[in-house]
Amino acid sequence: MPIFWNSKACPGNLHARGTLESIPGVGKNIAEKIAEFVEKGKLKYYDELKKKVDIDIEELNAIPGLGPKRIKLLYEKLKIRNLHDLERAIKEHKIEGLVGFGEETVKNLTKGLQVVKQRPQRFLYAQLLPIVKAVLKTLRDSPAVEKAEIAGSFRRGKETIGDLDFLVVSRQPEKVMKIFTSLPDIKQVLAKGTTKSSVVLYNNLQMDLRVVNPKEFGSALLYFIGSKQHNVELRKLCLQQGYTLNEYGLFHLQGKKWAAGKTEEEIYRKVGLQYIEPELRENMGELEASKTKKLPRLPTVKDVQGVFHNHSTWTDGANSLLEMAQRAEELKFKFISFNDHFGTIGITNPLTEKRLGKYLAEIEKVRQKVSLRVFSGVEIDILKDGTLPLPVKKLKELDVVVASIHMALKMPEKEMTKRVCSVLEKYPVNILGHPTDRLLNVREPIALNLDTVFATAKENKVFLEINAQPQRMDLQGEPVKAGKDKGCLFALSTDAHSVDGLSHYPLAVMMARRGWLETKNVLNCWSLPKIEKALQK
Ligand code: DGT
Ligand code: CA
Ligand code: CA
Ligand code: ZN
Repeated sequence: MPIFWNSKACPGNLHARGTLESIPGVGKNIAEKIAEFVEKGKLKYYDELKKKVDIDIEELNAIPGLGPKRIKLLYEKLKIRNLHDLERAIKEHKIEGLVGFGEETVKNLTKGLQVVKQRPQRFLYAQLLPIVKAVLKTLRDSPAVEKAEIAGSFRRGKETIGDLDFLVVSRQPEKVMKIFTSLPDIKQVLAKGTTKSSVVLYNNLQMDLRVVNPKEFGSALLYFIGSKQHNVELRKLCLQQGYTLNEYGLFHLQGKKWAAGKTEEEIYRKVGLQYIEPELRENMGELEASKTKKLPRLPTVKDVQGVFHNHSTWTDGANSLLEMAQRAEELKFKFISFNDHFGTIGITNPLTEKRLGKYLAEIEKVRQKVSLRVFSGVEIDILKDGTLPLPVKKLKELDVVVASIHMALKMPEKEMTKRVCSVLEKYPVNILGHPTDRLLNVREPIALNLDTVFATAKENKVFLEINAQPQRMDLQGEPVKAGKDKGCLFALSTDAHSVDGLSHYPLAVMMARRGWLETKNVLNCWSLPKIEKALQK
């Protein structure tokens, strides 16, 4: 599936700036291929190779525990090309005998296969962002369009999206439909009417469009933003108040007279509710809180003073510490925190005790060259036995310690919970990094008793990370709210491995909002002196 819809939508337009070849290991040859892929969404060289070896690598690779090496072996030995072949080979007990495939591996493959087969294909929020922006721009640029909005799960800020739902106000629906159904990259027009159209793009993304008149805009937006469960409960509440609500408006039960519909605010107000932000519309108690005027005041991107947990060329990042700090300055951050990898996590050049001194010295040099506060730190690997590979004394010399799990992910819940909690108790950890360790569409969360982890984090003044990497989004909204209800505090991280990764921070804000946080619950929204004090251990 192409990552970018088209080159215009590609954030940054890498190759045009000639920056690709400055990345270590990227020469002319690879740079050209990346540029071709970004521009066209496909790669001739890859397509030709694929024709020769007809394996559905993406599909097989999605199974936890099945990487390129094993996929190659399965193809060479058993001619397994796709999930179907794999399923048959498992049933016929053909895999057990292969070198490197023990009983346990086969059991895990069987389980992974079921997970992948049941998993509906959902898109990452960040992957769709450029598409949403481009479509909204095209629609809004037309004189036939009075208003255009994105609704559905995207508007609610969900980390994965099934399809996109657009809503337009127009008195010339035919014109709007013509624009919509002739957008670039459309594979198929599923429906084209005067109020409703649906299209599918080449990447299999479905986009729905509704055109309504101005009087219905608020009620239609409310309906299409959802969630379905929020809508159902809201309608019940309207009925109790003597109204009936549908996508065409709010009507008095008696006589069916129109009561409201132009804006969402007006509808909520009519039935005695505070306006509810889309991120909160997941039926997690928002209607009750709205009724009693107890909705949280959600943070915005403007409240964010800086971001934690960033990597550089010292480990597996693509940009130097200075380049990262300068980009942070451009983003108007007041601080950036560097947390390069420490520990053997399968990357080629993790920080070691020996390299740590030089790394800290370079951070000190960067401090002289930029105006924002630069925090020093590491992302240290939580070892299998519930210890960290650096002593307490050394950790105390750092400004920010992020501790996270990268290896030995398959532990029973009790052991895994103990592993994490003992690190939070014994070491001066500031932030628990990507707590559930899930990778969207790739890997399920680790088995962790979050209640226990939250209680331990609170007790030991450890901030829970909200990681903005598009495939992580970890913690996500629901556990964030659970943590907040337990009295935990949170830190927003970009986990950036390049300067462009820094601009993902709004994704962390989005999840903070979905988790009902306020600025007082989010370390990044405090004043610098207060942040520094909170980090002292
Ligand atoms: P998705 O696309 O799976 O990520 O999730 P949504 O929430 O975007 O769901 P979608 O695209 O099926 O529908 C968009 C909105 O339309 C949904 O959030 C609420 C509304 N909606 C759809 N079907 C129903 C329904 O049967 N009843 C009610 N009350 N609302 C619905
Ligand atoms: Ca949708
Ligand atoms: Ca839809
Ligand atoms: Zn990590």
